[in-house]
Amino acid sequence: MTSERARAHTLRLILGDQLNPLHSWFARTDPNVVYVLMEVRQETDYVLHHAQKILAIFAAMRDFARHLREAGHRVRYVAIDNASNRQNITQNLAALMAHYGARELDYQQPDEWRVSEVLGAWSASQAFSVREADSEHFYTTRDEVAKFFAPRKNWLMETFYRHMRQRHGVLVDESGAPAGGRWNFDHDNRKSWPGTPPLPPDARPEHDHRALWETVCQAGVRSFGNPQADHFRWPLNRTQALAWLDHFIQHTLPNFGAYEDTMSAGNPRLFHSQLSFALNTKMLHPDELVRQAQAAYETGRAPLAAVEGFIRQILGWREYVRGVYWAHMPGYETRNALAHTRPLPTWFWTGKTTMRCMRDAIGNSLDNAYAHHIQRLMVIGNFALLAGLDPAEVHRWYLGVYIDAFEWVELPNTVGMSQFADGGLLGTKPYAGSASYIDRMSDYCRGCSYDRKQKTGDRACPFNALYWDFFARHQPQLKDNRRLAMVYQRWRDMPEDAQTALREHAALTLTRLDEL
Ligand code: FAD
Ligand code: DLZ
Ligand code: SF4
Repeated sequence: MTSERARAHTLRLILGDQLNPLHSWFARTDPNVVYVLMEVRQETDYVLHHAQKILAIFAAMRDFARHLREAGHRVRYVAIDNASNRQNITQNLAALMAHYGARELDYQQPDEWRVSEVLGAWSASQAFSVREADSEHFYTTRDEVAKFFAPRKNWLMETFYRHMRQRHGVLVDESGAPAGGRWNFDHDNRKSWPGTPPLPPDARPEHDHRALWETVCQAGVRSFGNPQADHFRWPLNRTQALAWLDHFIQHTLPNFGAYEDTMSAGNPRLFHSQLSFALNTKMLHPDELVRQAQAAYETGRAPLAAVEGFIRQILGWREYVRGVYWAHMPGYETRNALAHTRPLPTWFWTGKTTMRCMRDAIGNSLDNAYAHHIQRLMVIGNFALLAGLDPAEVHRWYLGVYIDAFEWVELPNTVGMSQFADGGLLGTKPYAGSASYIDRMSDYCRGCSYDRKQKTGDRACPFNALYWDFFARHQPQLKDNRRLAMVYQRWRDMPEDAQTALREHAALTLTRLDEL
């Protein structure tokens, strides 16, 4: 029997990526409402996760529960090692509804199709009333991007982004014209980084989470990557996230644009914000980042090219990929337009490869649960694309490894943008590059055992032959793409014996991916 003291009229579920203390739910306290957070194997195990991602989510959920209690709310926290934990969201909810004698369940709209389906289907068969609340996080609703593109021919991010700038009055004048007379400053944003300006200090908080890590391990949760439990660096609540945002705007944003696309061995952060975890768990609202960046430009603290570049990622790309996700789920996760089927080489899990670019980018990912956009796209993703790795396996790796990986944002970026597995919905051409691209954008090649200039032979950079082989083998599908006209012209201009040598070397490389 439920004692009177334990009774509650309403339970409200808070998922691990819904840690927004400013949500309207929390505007007032109500003794009839119990907030429920749960650490469950259903969520730790749907993909093999990086240790830091599990730690960060659990630690942030625990911190959020503490914060709610301190603010006077009733909270039921189901820890991973609680004896009554059924390790499943709906089974725990059913037990808790009965325990509290509750008659209403509220949950915030989940961001992943998988969780949304589970909660929706289960709710429909319950006797009590279930309500879905807005998460109050995004600029757009789930279907808004699809509606925007419905009358248009192509899903061009740029068109949507300009619309968002005007609609939200960001970097536009009263007539809707863009600040500085241009919508896009990408051309000014392609510098390489020779070691100066100096990198800003890593002012993210440090936490000691050895005890929590011990609990996670004892509960039998499997993971990979370095837990760094003794000096864990991710912001775990809104206060820490705001401090990190402030630090970014002051010290890093001015250089964000110029060095946005560059890569440097041993320097995983460069001038990137590392705000994605705080954003995706909803500790911060995207509009806070956009307005603070805009204010930095308006007060002369950051150049327009940097501010525009940063805002484009958040107001543009982030909302756009979410719209792509909801427009194409379910089914997007199994797209494989190029029919790629190779398994991931073993060094995706160890970082032990001779290719310096891959060693660095995968090494960062395993050490820090982080790699910046160009490492994700033009090194790791590029290699996976050229080598014809199975996009579903690539997707699962990305979904597990990054601290900020939640399917609504990871899947379109991986399957669409990086693997071209959606056949070109999200990108107008595959993001494929040979060693010359990586050399231009980084300092990797100079210290690599492979030779960036050689195309065949033992020391030839594997990217080179794989690049040409990729375009040769996908000619039927890609040759009419106007953005690839130059690539195919170069291929056709190549003597036949050179083409054959490249394809033979690529074929050999593909048989020994694990040894690269
Ligand atoms: P910054 O470079 O400082 O950018 C600022 C913010 O802009 C980011 O925090 C992020 O919120 C947003 N942003 C930038 N690019 C994108 C983009 N393409 N799509 C959506 N938002 C963007 N981002 C995730 O948040 N989660 C993922 O799981 C994820 N997976 C990716 C997988 C691949 C293959 C690729 C190519 C990109 C992926 N991205 C993902 C996008 C991007 O790489 C990360 O958002 C970024 O690296 C996070 O680091 P940051 O906060 O330092 O970003
Ligand atoms: C990523 C993650 C992990 C590892 N663990 C949990 C968890 O134990 N409990 C929880 O509520 N959420 C977790 N999450 C985040 C969820 O996977 C995320 O909330 C859903 O995927 C919805 O986007
Ligand atoms: Fe990477 Fe090739 Fe450059 Fe080596 S030579 S760092 S493998 S692109």
